[in-house]
Amino acid sequence: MKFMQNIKLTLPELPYSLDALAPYISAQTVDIHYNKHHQTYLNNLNNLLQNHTLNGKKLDDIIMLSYDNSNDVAIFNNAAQVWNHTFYWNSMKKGSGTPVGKLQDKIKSDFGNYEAFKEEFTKVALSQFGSGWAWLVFDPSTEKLKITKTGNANLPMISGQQALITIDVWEHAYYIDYQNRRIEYLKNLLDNLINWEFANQNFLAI
Ligand code: MN3
Repeated sequence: MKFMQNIKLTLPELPYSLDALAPYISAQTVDIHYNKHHQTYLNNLNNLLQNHTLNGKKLDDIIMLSYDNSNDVAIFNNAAQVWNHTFYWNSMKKGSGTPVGKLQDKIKSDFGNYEAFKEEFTKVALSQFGSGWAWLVFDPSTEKLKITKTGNANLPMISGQQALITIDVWEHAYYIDYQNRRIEYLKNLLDNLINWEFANQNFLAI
């Protein structure tokens, strides 16, 4: 009989209070989204990892090692959703304005200007049919920034891209505040809640 030590992953604390993103995203939405959705992905993951060979590995490694493995689909989905949501919370901060630092120059050179960037982000995020995520990524193969979308739990690290910011476009992210109006959620988020310091740090870390 083999005894394994089961290590439980924990949820990073929300980087602000529940009402910190209001009125653009309500405290009720953040509460349900973080304390119910995000927490449930983590609980599911910890349950799935009990006595599993991936137990005790880092979250990024669990994601990469479970991807495309038909036995570990549920582990991949829950691990990636834990990662995506933590990244999403950090992608937002009220009143952070427009791009900063080196990323500001890169956005100008790859998109033309900030308005064109926002237009492209909105277009891509609207075109994600059903649940998923919209991302600003750095693509090492072209050395350019790119707006991408991924379905369900999928994420840029699988394609070797570096995520800089993300927006959750699952309906649970906006339905209480915006009902079916995904475009209004996107506009408010892009105009008022992007954490450009976080995005620039991610860009500088590449
Ligand atoms: Mn979500």
